[in-house]
Amino acid sequence: MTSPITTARHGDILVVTSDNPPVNALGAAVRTGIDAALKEAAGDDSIHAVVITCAGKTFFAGADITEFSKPPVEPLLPTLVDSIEGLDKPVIAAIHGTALGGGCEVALACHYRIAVPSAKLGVPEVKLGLLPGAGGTQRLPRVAGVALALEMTAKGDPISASQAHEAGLVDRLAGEASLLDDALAFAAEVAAARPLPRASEKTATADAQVFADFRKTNARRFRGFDAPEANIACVEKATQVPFGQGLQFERESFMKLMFGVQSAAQRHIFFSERKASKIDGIASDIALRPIKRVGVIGAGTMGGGISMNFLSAGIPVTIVEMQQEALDRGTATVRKNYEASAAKGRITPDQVEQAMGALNPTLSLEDLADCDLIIEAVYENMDVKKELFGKLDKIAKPHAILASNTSYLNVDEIAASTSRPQDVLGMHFFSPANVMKLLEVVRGAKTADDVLATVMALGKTIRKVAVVSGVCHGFIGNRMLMPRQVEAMKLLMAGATPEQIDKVHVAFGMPMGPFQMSDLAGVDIGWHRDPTRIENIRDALAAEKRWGQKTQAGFYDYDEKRNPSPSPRVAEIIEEFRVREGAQQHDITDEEIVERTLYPMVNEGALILEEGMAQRASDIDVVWIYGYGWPVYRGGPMFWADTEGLKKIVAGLEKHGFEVAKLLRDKAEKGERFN
Ligand code: 3H9
Repeated sequence: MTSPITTARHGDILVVTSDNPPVNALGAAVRTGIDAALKEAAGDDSIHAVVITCAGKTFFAGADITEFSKPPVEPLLPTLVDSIEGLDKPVIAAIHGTALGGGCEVALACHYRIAVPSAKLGVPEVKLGLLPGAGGTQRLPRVAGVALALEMTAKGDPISASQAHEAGLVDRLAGEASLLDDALAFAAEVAAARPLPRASEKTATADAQVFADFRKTNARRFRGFDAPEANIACVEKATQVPFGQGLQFERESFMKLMFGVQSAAQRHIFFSERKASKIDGIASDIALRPIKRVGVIGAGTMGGGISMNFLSAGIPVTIVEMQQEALDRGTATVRKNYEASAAKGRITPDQVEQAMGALNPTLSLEDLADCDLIIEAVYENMDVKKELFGKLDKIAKPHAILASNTSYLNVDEIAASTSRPQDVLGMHFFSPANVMKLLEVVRGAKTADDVLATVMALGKTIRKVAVVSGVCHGFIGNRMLMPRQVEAMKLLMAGATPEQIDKVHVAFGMPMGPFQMSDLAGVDIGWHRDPTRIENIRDALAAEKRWGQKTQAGFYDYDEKRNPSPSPRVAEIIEEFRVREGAQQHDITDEEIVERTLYPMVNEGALILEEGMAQRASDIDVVWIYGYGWPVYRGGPMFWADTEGLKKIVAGLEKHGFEVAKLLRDKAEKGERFN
């Protein structure tokens, strides 16, 4: 097998180039090749400096994550970086693309770093439930300072080359098109420099208070995760003990995380997110339809948010409303949201104007005639949608894609109101649509392959995680939400309180529990709007205008700042219903709440798989992570079920009288997993 590493002499400089597509991950072959090149450099007196660089789109984007579940192969990355730093000739990292994780650690071990301005450097291991395990936690604070090292390791976001330059993590910026030449010139300049600047020989200093403050400021963000604290502790160690001891501590901490369930879950999600974009049975090189202009119907919260996704990606949007006032309000909200982002420094004022300039508000559906994709985001009513799609059929140009943002309705029925059902599908965005990363792409019975593939690819363009769903009530996410909400209501009747149930969900790691979610979304959603017809607890709340946060009363009472407190009135209502229906009550444990609200979700997930509504179990996990805030360190409901053990899930479901999905039962019996 040919090595991904090649060496070439440029005078007295050895250029070591890695070519390991797609991202130059530091797999065994790459490590072996670099190691050999270092030996070549060490053994040849005519070589005075070494440049390490990468071909393709990026510098090393990290260790090869696929190797983590396999037996280790020498030379290991920590050994390799030590060899780089230990070479007694200058080694220069020439960086483009993304120097991430182990890639950033290779760069840190080099004596000098040069990068193109568009490059990014980061240590995202924390997002995989890990820490930089090849000396990164010890070298980064020594090179770039403790404050930046804390930010980078514990949060995992990359920084730009210019930020890295300011912080001393990059020594020199190269021309965008002349990286190798500039690196060679740099190498020639420093070839004779001694002593060599070695990160391990620098010191990292910080007051203990810096760490205490960092922990406190970020406590909410890090809640439930093991890896951020492990990263902080390693950086702290770098300020307390000599380099070698720090490395030892880093290694032990890395191994602990690596074999923990959280990192397994987070790595599962990393690969699942990428797998989700692949559509079974459709070739990855299928010709896509060009999407140059998007139409959005409805300028409410949803339509406005949807539009922003395209505007931000540089795709012009025609937005349609029925009334001028609603159109103006919607457009103003889009502007307000962009201006808020600009105020936070996330985008420039120019970008606000650019986005707004690409928004074309109109009252006329006919103006959608030049759109390549039209997304309907109107009232959730089948007749309304069918009428609208009938009209669109006449207006839209041939081959335009027609999408509905429905959350529950039958996409096939909507498609049947057009003469081109092959061009119709669902694009279910999650609120707030400009923020939430999930996009459920609903494949109708007649949706053409290229239509589905185009929209899935577009998902990536607008920075969403797109998942294919079949046509079923509520698609993947909301369909699984339903049994959870139903069971939560039954638990109230059986003696639990809303606070108790929500608390269990929050402790599990969800951003909020079922009742907090109802209050946020609106208790009146889907309500029949007849205050005299009170058939359940929800009707009773809605009849009293306890519609949730928006009316300062729902399952909780709220003060002006929307702080919740348990509601005595809700307790009374629940009690009235218990009496009215003669409900049997018992002490409800946290375990019972988990078994009765989360296990049925797994069961529903199994049914979804059984029916072929999701392509794979990992897609379901992705939906719940990105659409509903399922804690990523639990890997999504199906991965979580695997870690709990499917036999235990089946036994729990049976104990509470649920009908167990066949697929779940079969897998449990065979000792299999979903993922
Ligand atoms: C680490 O370094 C640990 C060390 O500290 C310590 C060790 C002791 N390995 O995302 P894309 C695959 S941990 C293997 O679609 P983009 C990916 O699965 C690592 N494979 O492209 C996909 O495969 P496929 C720290 C990897 O342009 C393909 O490459 N580093 C790896 O949108 C394209 O990926 C990270 O966490 C990998 N490291 O984004 C960085 N990375 O085509 C992780 C990617 O079969 N990577 N693949 O679906 C990223 O953030 C993005 O991939 C990157 C490119 C920004 C680089």
